[in-house]
Order: sequence, then structure tokens, then C-alpha cells
Amino acid sequence: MTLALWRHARIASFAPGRPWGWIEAGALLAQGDALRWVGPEAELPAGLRPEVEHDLGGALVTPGLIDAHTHLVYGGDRATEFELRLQGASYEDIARAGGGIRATVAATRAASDDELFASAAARARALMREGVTTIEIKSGYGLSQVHEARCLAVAQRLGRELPLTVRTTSLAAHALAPEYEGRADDYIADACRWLADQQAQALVDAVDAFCDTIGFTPAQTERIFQAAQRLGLPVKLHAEQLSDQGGAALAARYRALSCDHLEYLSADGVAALRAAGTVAMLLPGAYYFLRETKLPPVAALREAGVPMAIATDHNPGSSPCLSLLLMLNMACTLFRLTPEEAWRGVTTHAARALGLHDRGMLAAGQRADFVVWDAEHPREIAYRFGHNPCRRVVRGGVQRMQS
Ligand code: DI6
Ligand code: FE
Repeated sequence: MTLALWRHARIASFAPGRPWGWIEAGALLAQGDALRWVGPEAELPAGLRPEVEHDLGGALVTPGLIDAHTHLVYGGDRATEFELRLQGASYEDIARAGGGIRATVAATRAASDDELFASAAARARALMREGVTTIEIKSGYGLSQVHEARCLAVAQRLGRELPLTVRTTSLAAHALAPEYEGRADDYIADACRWLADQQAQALVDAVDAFCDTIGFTPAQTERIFQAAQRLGLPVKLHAEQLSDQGGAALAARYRALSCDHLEYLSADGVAALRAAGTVAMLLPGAYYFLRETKLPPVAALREAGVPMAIATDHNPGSSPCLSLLLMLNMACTLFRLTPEEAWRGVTTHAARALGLHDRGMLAAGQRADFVVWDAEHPREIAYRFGHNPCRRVVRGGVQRMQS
């Protein structure tokens, strides 16, 4: 396997031990798709003879970014709903009137596999242009056995056809399918059966649900978690987004990888996440776009040492956002994370939220996924917004220029 050296770099490795995992005058040595060595260039082991050498001219290098919560595969858009909300209708009003998620379900079911793939690929490419190398994609706009499986398969096809790692999450318990009106418990029973099928077809890496007044109850959510547990699949949860349902504590009992949104998270919820080692996934795009006013309890999460991740939550209804870099800035301005916390949120903590141990920092043994930036320091990238200083992306040791 080729040994390739990237030298003359300033590296924010996010490896533990130093702020930012900072390495001044650093170098990275990759063998195949993994990092063999990362450190100060002056300490490069003498015995290693790279076959390829890249001089980065003192540029900043960070791990490849990880967008660990997206709903990227869907048909249509919800621009009309945006107009209605601007005229005063609430997100919940629209959902209860049969719009919202259900409108996207109709458009998704009507789209062909190729149409779903083409629209999702365009969105994925937008994220990748900013240095995203790993992405989680949820189903949840099919809401039937066939359409949920189709959306998961489209997500996996993105991972095969684009230079991107895709992790899929089954979110059949996103909204009640129209065919099941008034029969939410029957829907949950069927969704649990579909999960076994998705697992048998190797379509799914994790299981999620929307536990809220316009979603599913904690009891229904728990039935989904039990089905996931029987199949050996890890869980995560859209929890405490619009109200406090005790969802985070429930998910923590099932050792959830992450609990996501969390604006209405209680002190007990914080303690439960901490005890379970669950990641708190903060989604400033949805907070902003729904003009939410209740902030997630960031100070309490920080105090408790709960790892915080940041993602786009890209979806057509509450966060039609295709910029993880903008989320870095919003995590700081809206949620008061420090720039370093926000960066850990799209690297190390995002990896943990996906149960991935081979990425999220730059160190020997990790995947050679990294980004070369036109910036001196990552804090600058959190500070600017509407600006993309991504210069090159190296994924699995293979370098790609940015277009
Ligand atoms: N919470 C959200 O913010 C998204 N899903 C969820 O459970 C919104 C999905 C949509 O409005 O289409
Ligand atoms: Fe979401």
C-alpha cells in the first residue's frame, strides 16, 4: 500500500490532550486509507519512506467533517409551507392539518428511485464541498415497508457512488402514515416488523423515532427501541424538540448513541444522558428555522460533561440547510458553544454519535479523511459565515481538489 506524506501543515487533530489537538508544523502520513502517523514534522520517524509527498505550504488541516443527523432523501420541497409559517401558522398547526412531514411523504412516494437519488446526491455534494466526508441519512418520508426500504437503499447508493461514507438510520416512527389514521399503535407494530426486514437486507445501521406531541408517545417509542434491541441495532431519538416528553431518559435506558434537538431537555434528562454516555446532538438549523425561543441547556450539558455534537438536520420542513459550516457558526452564536466545542461537535463527538471509532480525529490508526483549509485556525471557520474556505478534501487517503 502506498505511503503518502502531507507535510508543512498546521493541524487541528482533535486528538485528546491539547486544546484543538493542535500540532504546529505538522505532517500526516497515510498508508492506503488509514493514517499511519500524525505529529510534528521534525519528529517524523526516520525509517518511513513515503512514495508520494504533498507540501501544504503551512495550510490548516482538520479531520473530515461528519454530518451525523440528516434526512437527505425525500421528494419535493416545502417552500409553500415556509410562506404559511411566515403568515403566522405554526409548524405544529401545519402538521396537524395534514401538511408538514406528510406532504413530503406524498412527494417522496411519488418520486422514482432515480429521482430520489439525483436530488439527494445534489444535496450530498453541497455538503461535501464544505469538507463533509461522513454523513448519516435517515429514512422517515416513506412510512410504508416498501417506501422506507427504498429510501434507505437510495441512501446507501449515495455511499457507493460518491466519495462519502453513509450511515443509514431507520426512522419509520417519524410521523403516522396516512393509511393508519387513528391507529398509531398498529402503525408502530408494523414499523417494528419492517425493521426486521431492513436488518435482514442490511439496509440499516441504527434506529430513530420522533417522540413528541406531533410524533409518537414514549410508550410507542419504547416499542420501537425494544424491536431495535432484539435485532442488535443501536438507537437514537428526536427528543425534547417541541416539548418535554422524558424521551431522553427513555433513550438513555436503551443506551442511545445520541439524543437529538433537546431544546426542552430537563435536568433529569441531562443526568440520564450523562449516566448512559449518550451524545447530545444539537441542531441549530431547526432551532433557527422554526424560530424556537427555548434554548437547549448547553451550560448544564457542559457542566455534566455530556459530549455535544452538531449537525445540519437537513430536511425540507424544519432545516432546509446544506451547510455544516454555517451550523458551526450558529452553534456558537445561538447556543453559545465555544468554537472548539462546535468543532468537536462536527468531528469527534459526531463520530461517537454514529458509533464510529475510526474517524473524527487525526491520529495513527484513524481513517485518512481530512480537509485542507484556506484559514489559519479553525476558530476563523466558526467565526465567518456564508464563506467556504475548503481547499481540498482527502478521503480514505485519496486527494480531491475542490471545484
Ligand atoms: N423533527 C424535525 O425537526 C424534523 N423531523 C423531526 O422529527 C422535521 C421533518 C419535517 O418537517 O419534514
Ligand atoms: Fe431530524
